[in-house]
Amino acid sequence: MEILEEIAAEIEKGDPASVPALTEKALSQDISAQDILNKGLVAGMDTISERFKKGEIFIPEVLIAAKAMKAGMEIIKPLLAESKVEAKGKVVIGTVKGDLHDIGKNIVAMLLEGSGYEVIDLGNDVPKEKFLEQVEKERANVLGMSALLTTTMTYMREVIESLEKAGLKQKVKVIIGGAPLTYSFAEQIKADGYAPDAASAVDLVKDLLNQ
Ligand code: B1M
Repeated sequence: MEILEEIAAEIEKGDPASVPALTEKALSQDISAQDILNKGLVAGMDTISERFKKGEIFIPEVLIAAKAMKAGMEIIKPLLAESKVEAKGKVVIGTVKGDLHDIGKNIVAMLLEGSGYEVIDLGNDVPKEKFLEQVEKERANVLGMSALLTTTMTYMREVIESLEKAGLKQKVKVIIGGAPLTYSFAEQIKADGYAPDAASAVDLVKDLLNQ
């Protein structure tokens, strides 16, 4: 089995002990951190998502797989970040209030870092006050919000309205993402952009900052 497939398979099995070793092995075979991320770690997690959707596995299995994925991410994170020369811009990112899903958001943050942006990650369950405070304090170029629940995605509208009220909306580009979101939802809530996946999020940030 090819090493990247092996990484994906170990994530599916949920083995946090073997994933770091395989990740190291892939790096020693000169496979790029980006490929390990997309074709190994994310690929494994994608399968887990599909199986969870079909009801073949349950939350504990998903959490174990996420832990295995995180163990691999720890190893490649510095390498993705290393490739940056000088920060191209500052991105404040977080998962909105009431929402604990952070796997996708973490991948977006890592890819942005890997592409040379400074990323201030506020974590999950982030209230609008915290987003505003950090956008202002950090003079962020981009605010990225993630949501995985149909019940929490609507909170993004509140954050954007608060930015408008505080006079910050013109100063920062707002991008959103997460499985239940769409381009039209982004338009409705007056976000500057929507990205369906982490790689498109990087392209979107580049476009919005004209890079
Ligand atoms: Co939850 N969960 N979950 N869950 N969970 C979903 C989202 C769900 C679709 C599962 C299902 O029912 N089929 C469903 C939502 C239904 C809905 O709203 N319509 C759901 C539910 C219901 C729940 C709970 C309510 C379950 C319960 O307790 N009864 C609960 C809510 C907790 C809360 O948040 N308050 C819950 C809990 C959990 C866990 C804690 C067990 C765990 C999260 C662990 C963690 O994140 N640390 C979890 C997980 C893992 C999932 C699924 C299985 C996988 C999500 C994931 O990580 N995908 C998910 C089912 C699914 O999506 N198929 C599900 C992999 C990740 C790489 O993809 O996050 O989509 P994703 O990110 C992508 C893109 O969307 C995009 O780029 C990423 C990489 O390409 N993207 C962005 C994401 N953010 C972006 C931001 C951007 C740009 C792009 O710009 C800023």
